[in-house]
Amino acid sequence: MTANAVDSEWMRLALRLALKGRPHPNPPVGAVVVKGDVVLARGWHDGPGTPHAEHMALASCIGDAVGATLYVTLEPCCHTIGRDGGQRIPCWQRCVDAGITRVVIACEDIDPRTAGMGIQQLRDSGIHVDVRLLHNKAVYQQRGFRSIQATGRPFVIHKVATTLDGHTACEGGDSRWITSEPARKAVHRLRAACDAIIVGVGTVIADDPELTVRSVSLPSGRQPRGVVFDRTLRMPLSARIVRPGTVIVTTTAAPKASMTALQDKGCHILTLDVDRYTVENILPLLADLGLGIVLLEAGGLLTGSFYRARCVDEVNWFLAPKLVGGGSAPVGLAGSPLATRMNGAIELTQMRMHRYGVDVLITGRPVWEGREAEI
Ligand code: AOF
Ligand code: ZN
Repeated sequence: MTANAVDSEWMRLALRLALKGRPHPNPPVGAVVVKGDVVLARGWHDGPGTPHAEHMALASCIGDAVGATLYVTLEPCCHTIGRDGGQRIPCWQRCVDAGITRVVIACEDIDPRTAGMGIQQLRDSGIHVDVRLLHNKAVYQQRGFRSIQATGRPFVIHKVATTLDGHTACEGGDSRWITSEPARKAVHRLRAACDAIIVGVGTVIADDPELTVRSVSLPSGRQPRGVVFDRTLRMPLSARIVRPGTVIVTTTAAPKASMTALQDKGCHILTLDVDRYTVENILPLLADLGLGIVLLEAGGLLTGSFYRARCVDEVNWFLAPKLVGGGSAPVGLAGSPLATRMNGAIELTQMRMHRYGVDVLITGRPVWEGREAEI
């Protein structure tokens, strides 16, 4: 392997380690300490109040890190006071103290407390620093953190599966199954990368979905949380999603007895005043709960609200080679139009296509004026 290929291998390992955490609103970060071709330590960050990846790795080094290289997916931090209020040594300093002589970084931090200064401190201390190895992969992995830093809300992925003629169910409501087994497995992999899955209460009443990751690996070992938008609290207590950790978003006007019953089952109730119940107001509350990447698997009406609020960052549209017809059969995107003229339509960039069995997945990024899709 060339020197560059070796570096890429270690950085890939660091990127895989980063996935072990569920750290939002903090970034997922992985770190590997290597000397020669021996891994001395591995680390990752698990969220506010827990050690940063570099600290975790350097605390567990087998042997001496003097002269070793640190591969880390984010620029080592520069700040001394963390989100938990605790005072600690910034990661760049920890690297210097440990005798690390080279640091390879996938991407710069955008937190203003560090942004570029961690790299500068390392260089000023005589450490050789290489930046931007597998940069795009790291930036994409940190999309939840970056979205929260830039906009205060989570990164939203919209997923939908329709027949080729655009329906999410037949006229009578039957929707099992639109796509084939390989595509449904791809959905589970997508879910595994998310902190939460959002649906509306209508979907819960119609389908009673479990909203869990099944039959694929879950690197963090933690299931995404279910989030149900339920303005008037119609949630049936017997629904499968009514379990500890599920978040139910409702209004202060919802019946108190229903709130209490759901809380008794371990659900977390978020309430907003009736006139504040909008996608724009709700999403930052989800970020506060540590939900950085959310998967919108809702019906057409709620999905339409997300688009009208310009709160969708990535689209994953599965198309099955089936036709069901029927003018009133449900569609993926409903409610008031997003555009009344074709030249006002929402356009997608970074389009990609994948095949899963007989089905096709089209992914893309909506272009919102004034918001750069840098992530
Ligand atoms: C690193 N290594 O593993 C992570 C970093 O509240 P705190 O102290 O945990 O700080 C969170 C900030 O630290 C976050 O906004 C980002 O700038 C940086 N995250 N830095 O050197 C890590 N997770
Ligand atoms: Zn740090």
